[in-house]
Amino acid sequence: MTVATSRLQEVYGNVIAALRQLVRDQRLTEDELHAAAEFLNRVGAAGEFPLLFDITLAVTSVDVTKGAAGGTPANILGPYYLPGVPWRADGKLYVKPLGEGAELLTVSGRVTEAQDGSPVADAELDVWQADEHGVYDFSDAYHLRGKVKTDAEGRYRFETIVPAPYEIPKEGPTGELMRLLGRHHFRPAHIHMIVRVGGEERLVTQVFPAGGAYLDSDVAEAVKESLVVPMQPSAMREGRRAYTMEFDIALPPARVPQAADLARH
Ligand code: MBD
Ligand code: FE
Repeated sequence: MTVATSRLQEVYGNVIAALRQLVRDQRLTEDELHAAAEFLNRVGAAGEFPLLFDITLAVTSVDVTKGAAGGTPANILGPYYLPGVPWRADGKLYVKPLGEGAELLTVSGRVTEAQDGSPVADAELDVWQADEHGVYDFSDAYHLRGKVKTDAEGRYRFETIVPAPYEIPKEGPTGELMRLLGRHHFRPAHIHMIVRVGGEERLVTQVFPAGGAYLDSDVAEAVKESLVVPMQPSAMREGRRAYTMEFDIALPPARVPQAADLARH
């Protein structure tokens, strides 16, 4: 992403003004600034700035840029989205052998326009999640990742496994910071999705199985009540416990280009 010079100048000026105010308010010493700089160098060396920004600032950005859109609340993309995942014609997101403890989960629902409740046919759901140990797959199998489409009534369905809570890396500087703060390192279990219609991104969100651990203390502070959805037990399948989850999605209106946007081009 490129940033226009005017936007950079404005944001830079405000960042420095806000940080100077913090230095005043906290009466930060040079020693403390140097300690912070040393910490941030370690964050960068470990490649953890995306993670640190995602767990500290991203939810605020989502709330302020997308919070008023209406419909199903948006949520953060997070650091583990991969583009170019395959379509899952059979709806199955699991393509590697499942661990012994993995439990099956069928997620289904309807995609509608928030404005008038009309069903959205041919919407594309791009889904990704961690496995039963909280691990995301980054192989070219795209295990527990995939795209499914809504039918003519706006219905979708995919077959996956129950995700476990995700633990951010504990060995790195971000993990160390959480430890020093007396905080745990977990996100509650969640399933990410991007909904696109006609190639246009309409919603980025996450759904959280109800009753799981850390819903009240997400390290990324990104739990929203209407995104917490109960799982219903269903008959065992493939020798495993199985659940269903109904998650209806109301899309915020497509963004209409404003005169100001057009003027920029
Ligand atoms: C995740 O899986 C995630 O969704 C976010 C927001 C941050 C770290 C890990
Ligand atoms: Fe995640």
